[in-house]
Amino acid sequence: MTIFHKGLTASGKNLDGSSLRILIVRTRWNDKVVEALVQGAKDTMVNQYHVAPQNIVMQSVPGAYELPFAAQRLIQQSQQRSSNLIANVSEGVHNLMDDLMAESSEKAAAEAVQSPNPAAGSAKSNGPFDAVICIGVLIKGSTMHFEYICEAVTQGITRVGLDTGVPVIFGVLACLDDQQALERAGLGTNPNSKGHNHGEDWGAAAVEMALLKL
Ligand code: DLZ
Repeated sequence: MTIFHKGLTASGKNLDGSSLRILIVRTRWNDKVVEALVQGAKDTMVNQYHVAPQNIVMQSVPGAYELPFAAQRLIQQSQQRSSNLIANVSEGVHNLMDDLMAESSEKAAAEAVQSPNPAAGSAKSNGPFDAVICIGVLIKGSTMHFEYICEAVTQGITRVGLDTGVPVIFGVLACLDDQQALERAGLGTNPNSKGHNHGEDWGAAAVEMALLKL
């Protein structure tokens, strides 16, 4: 008997993810389960929150231990690219204004300001990430490896989010056996219930956190 709703309750907000750029960093360890989780996250962002498929950027890494490093490096690269682009566009506008003023053609200057700069249109596809989802599956073995990696990944992902100011969603399952992992990716073998795909919750969390404001 269910006494309360376990799991994620909807935010109740009408969240529009159509302007968001999301990075998914996923492992190649435990690929079958990870792939299902990635698909769950993507489907939710696209179908429920209108995130444009071309604004979901994918990056794979070997294992869960690599997730925090990759997330941090790719966030920094996207921020750097975006500030370079802004600097180039503003320098271009400056130079254009100087040229126009030198010709002392006020009409031409006004027209140039109104027409969009072609370089500015590409800003979204190269813009900084609004949120990152780190997806991996750790399965306990017979050594202490599982405990060490779980600890490092959890601390690492938390730190990347706080240090960069970009929300980083913790999409890492820490499972005691294969069956637990399959069930949490909607791939369970029970004919009555294949289990809930947690990737769907991570997609929703990424959109909500990317749009977080008072
Ligand atoms: C080494 C290892 C082990 C034993 N188990 C997993 C696992 O269950 N899930 C996973 O994503 N990665 C595992 N790895 C690989 C480490 O995360 C990492 O890729 C290597 O230690 C290299 O740094």
